[in-house]
Amino acid sequence: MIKKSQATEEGSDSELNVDAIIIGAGFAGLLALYKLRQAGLTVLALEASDSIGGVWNWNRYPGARCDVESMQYSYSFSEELQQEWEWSERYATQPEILRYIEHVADRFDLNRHVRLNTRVVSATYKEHENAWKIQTHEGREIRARFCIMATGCLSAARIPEFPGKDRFKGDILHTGHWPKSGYDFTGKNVAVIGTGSSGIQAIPMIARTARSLTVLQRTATYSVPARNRMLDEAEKRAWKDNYAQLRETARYAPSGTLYEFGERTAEETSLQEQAAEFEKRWTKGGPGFLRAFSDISSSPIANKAAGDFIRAKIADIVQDPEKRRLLTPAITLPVGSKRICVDTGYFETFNRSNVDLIDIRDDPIKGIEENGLSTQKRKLDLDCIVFATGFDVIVGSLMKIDIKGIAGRTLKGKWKNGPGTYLGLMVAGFPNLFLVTGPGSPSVLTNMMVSIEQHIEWITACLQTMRQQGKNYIEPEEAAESKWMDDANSLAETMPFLRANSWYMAGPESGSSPRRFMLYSGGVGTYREICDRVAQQNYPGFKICDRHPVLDVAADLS
Ligand code: NA7
Repeated sequence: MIKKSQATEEGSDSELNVDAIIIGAGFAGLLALYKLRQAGLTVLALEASDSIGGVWNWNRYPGARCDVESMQYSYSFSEELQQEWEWSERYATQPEILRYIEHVADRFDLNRHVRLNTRVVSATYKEHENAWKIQTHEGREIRARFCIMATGCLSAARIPEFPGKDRFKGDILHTGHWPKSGYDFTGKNVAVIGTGSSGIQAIPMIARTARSLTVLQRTATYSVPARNRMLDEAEKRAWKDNYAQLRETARYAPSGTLYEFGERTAEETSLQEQAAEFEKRWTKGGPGFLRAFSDISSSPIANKAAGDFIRAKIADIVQDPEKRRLLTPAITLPVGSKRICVDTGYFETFNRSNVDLIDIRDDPIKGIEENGLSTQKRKLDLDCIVFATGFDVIVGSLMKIDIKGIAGRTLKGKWKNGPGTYLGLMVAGFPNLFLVTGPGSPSVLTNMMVSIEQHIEWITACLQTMRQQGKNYIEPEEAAESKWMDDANSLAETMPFLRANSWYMAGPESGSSPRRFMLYSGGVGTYREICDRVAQQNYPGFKICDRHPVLDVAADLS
């Protein structure tokens, strides 16, 4: 049984044995630390970086901002916190979000239980101890009854292996691994590879000071203007006066974010009214554009109408006909099949005389040389190459750790045909190991703050229930896991996601072959209800017992 005990003090020997080890000290890890400590567990969070903050610590590229409005992208667990913190802009910048995280850590005295500069290399379940043995890069071993993987969905930066990369004499940067000291592009010849959210945010900023900027694009991206601005007092007051109710509504909203949800379908709306509604939302800015009509993700006709509107806007903005053609997303790519980008002057940037664009599907990158990069048709002299090529999403950071469950079975091996979880929270064969916003949960389809809080609250309640019942072992049943993933995949078939080669799909880069959709797409509210029902019904689909069941049988026989 988990004993209620004092939290560990940094540096003390008791750290070597804790109730719960938390891997990662970003938004998820810090909340897990707070909640589990409050529940009376001894806890320790291990963080590879030299500072807390997770994705907001690593993603320091120019222009980095959240694409969820700041009043909604924050913790809701403390009324005092949400009343006292002042967001300055509609979409918070990376430095402001990091300041917020640091404030939270100080305010709730969390740093005491975070060990920085500590990379976890392996996590091994020890049957006889019913505990996880965690090994760090410096050879330290920590035992924990429970292991919480708060490793982040967008933290394993991916740099494609172009030949000759090591010979490049200039600077190579990745948006998701940006130097803390920043980088000065003034007067430099720069290439940016990748036009997802990070590339789209960084490109306009880099173009301002670089001598030349060449963007290497593989897929033209749908993007809507952010219309970022300072928040005024009345707006903040309106949120703060109603936070309790607004947060509760968001917890059951489809993606955990509150928008003005269009109730009509596009199909039942005249073309003229459709255009007026899209225009209104384009002017307002933000991803709420996709909520103009209720059928944008379910009806190909509605989806195409939204896509056509964006294509027409790009045609209005981009002056050069060839750049315009290349920047226009294909009609065959549904809007929302990849996460829609939110930009500030992205398409306008291509009207600058120092900005060029190469479509690498038509003119592939051949390799990198000492002084630049060659495509099949061109040679670029460069001082700096910025990889905005994304991450090994969701499973990437888990795959970097050698995770071994019952009988030494590796998670990598188990997931070779695609990740499987029960409820997106646990994996059969890996007892007492919880994933936060892992595969099989709504995760990156949502406002991550809402999903993180839901998972941490569920996990905390589960461990509290186990403690009350004198139980120490929890593991999902294989059958429950298979059914959950099959149901999640069937749900996805009704959505546009499967029609894009997006990072919502697990692929060979994350150890999965064939590609498989990784997420639960039934909405945050429905998902929450399912998880809550499982908890209320005393966890059907899970084996919950005193210790490893095989050992229990052995004990009964002796
Ligand atoms: P994304 O959204 O994964 O974007 C990565 C971009 O890099 C995308 O345009 C990719 O093209 C491109 N890419 C990836 N691999 C290559 C190779 N090998 N060659 C050329 N281009 C490549 O990552 P971001 O960091 O922009 O955003 C991640 C999330 O962070 C975002 O959604 C927000 O939630 C915050 P592709 O489209 O795959 O053809």
